Amino acid sequence: MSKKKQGGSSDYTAGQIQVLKGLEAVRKRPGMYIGSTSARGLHHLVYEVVDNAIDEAMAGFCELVVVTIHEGDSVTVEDDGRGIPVDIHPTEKVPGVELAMTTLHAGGKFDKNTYKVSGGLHGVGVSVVNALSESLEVEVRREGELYHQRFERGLKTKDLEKRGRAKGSGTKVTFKPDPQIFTELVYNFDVLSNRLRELAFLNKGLRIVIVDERAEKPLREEYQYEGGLAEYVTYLRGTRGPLHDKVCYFEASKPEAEIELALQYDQGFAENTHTFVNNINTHEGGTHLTGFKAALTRTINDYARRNNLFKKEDGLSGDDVREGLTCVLSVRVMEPQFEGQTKTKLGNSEVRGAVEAAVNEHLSTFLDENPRAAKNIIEKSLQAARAREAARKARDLARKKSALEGGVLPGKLADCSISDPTLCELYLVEGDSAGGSAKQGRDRSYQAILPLKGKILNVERARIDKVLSNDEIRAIITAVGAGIRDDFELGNTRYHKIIIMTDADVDGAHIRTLLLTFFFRQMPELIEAGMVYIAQPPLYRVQKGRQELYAYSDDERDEYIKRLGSKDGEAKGVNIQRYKGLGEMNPDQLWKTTMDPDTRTILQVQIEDAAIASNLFDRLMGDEVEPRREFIEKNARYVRNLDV
Ligand code: 28G
Repeated sequence: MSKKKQGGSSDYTAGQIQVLKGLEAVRKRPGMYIGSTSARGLHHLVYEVVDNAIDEAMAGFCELVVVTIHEGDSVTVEDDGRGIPVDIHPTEKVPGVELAMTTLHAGGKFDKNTYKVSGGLHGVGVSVVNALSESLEVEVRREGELYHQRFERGLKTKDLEKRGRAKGSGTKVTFKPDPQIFTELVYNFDVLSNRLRELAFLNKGLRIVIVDERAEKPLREEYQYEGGLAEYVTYLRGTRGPLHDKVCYFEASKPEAEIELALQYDQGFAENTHTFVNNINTHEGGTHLTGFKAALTRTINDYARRNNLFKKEDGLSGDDVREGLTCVLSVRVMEPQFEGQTKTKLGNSEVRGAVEAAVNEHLSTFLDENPRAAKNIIEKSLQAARAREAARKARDLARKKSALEGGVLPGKLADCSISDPTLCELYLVEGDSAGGSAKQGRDRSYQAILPLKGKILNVERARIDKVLSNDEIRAIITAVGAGIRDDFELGNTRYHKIIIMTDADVDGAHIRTLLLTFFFRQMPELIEAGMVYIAQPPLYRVQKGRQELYAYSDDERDEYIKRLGSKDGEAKGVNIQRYKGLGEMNPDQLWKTTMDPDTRTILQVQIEDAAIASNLFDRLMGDEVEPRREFIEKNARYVRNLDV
């Protein structure tokens, strides 16, 4: 469009045409702007609006963000920032707030003074939310006035109007996602609250409140962390005993990036490192992570050598110094380059050196100032090095016996007959009796069954040598056939669908979480490739005469009861069977409801879900049984909703 002004009325028309074109593009290809139109995209709408409030907080003008999920799943986001400007834009001739709501990429993109996110799915702007909402209302409080404007599917239904006086300043946006666009319209409180908690940790001091008005008893949670990432690390460490009391924490400002880091070692064996760029979780890592790892390895080795904590031949690898580490690294970068399959890998090469230098400096200071912590960390790392060496020897031996790769398949595996992995499915089934039904019910040409007995080992709490000595785990590894960890070869997997099939009860949720943790830790590539799934067995069988229906939720059950009972006006003669476990289904029922590709629902596991499952799990799992049960009960709902 020409920059030259052409006079009032034609300007207005041109602007409106621009708006229409922009909105049309968003509504035509919503996936391009918010990733998907399923649950994930639905939740993205909230993140997009919240991002704007966070920007205002990062600019130093906002202290509180309130997110409210209303009855009917509309959402309000409110902040106490300066309020989006309402004055008429000099060339576009409409109020700033209207421009923000209707123009793609309005503001931010060329504003080099703020850490706007230009890659990935964030930062597409609130106009995208507007375009994908059946209705959206914005309220701005500024200079004592209250302003209001309403939109439907991105188009204003009214001009901006004053609605009286107001105290303070801020912005409030209420939107209702458009059912014409989204296939899923129900918000998941846990998903939103997890993200908001994460944002509160990442933005030190910012108060974030989430309210869910849908329940009979409204839920309300509030997050505010004056300690920022240091508190995040304590939270993530959970019940694992610390190796040193003080969390190592620093903030550094470099021309290439602003860097914030917290770390603490514990008595566990897993590594829990989380990295963020401009508040986005960089699941795939990138240059900031590379810089951090290099600095961690170097600084700890240097310190040990300087302080005579090594024997001559000692040396610590990166893996050694990361055992039992909980760490959060957050960087802010002006123009982040996001790469990788899920666009969550930082590509900016200049960030590597900046992070490396900052970590070298601050971590060596921390070790110098906390010699007891340093000594514990180095002792622990040396133990890790020794265990790793022992495990390597054991693994070499095992490999010679070809126990883990190729060759002998586990005895319990009922394999399929065809050998093309792209067509083959492996069901991991809880218990021998369900395993038996699955074996009889399956299509043996392409479906393989591996029954798992009891609880598998929690790999978060065991060293690699112990993990490999566990029978159930060895059976899974050999059945999949692609090795583990660094030796994992995606091209060698014997099945392209690995389907976890457990009972729909607390124990089932526990086993599912253990399996997810296992895949997340030992074969993350398998999850990244989208090959891990969760089966959805029905919860009820509703039957009357020759009619039978399978219900996957309580609501569905009630609907079927009504449907079958409707002829007599009541539920007379309707039988309801609640499936307490897979074992209660006969082979034919199991096939029809859970295994037949034409009728089953299987949920694809996303890497974030596996990470969260594994994390939450490890964080909250003490050795006592009761808190564990409570945890699983509380989180089973989350783990089930894996599409988000
Ligand atoms: C509640 C839902 C989400 C927001 C503000 C505040 C300002 C703003 C937002 O300005 C245009 C472009 C760059 C300055 C900025 C107010 C400066 C002065 C703002 C929000 C103008 C956007 N006064 N608060 N946008 N900028 N909160 N919350 O969206 O140059 S968006």
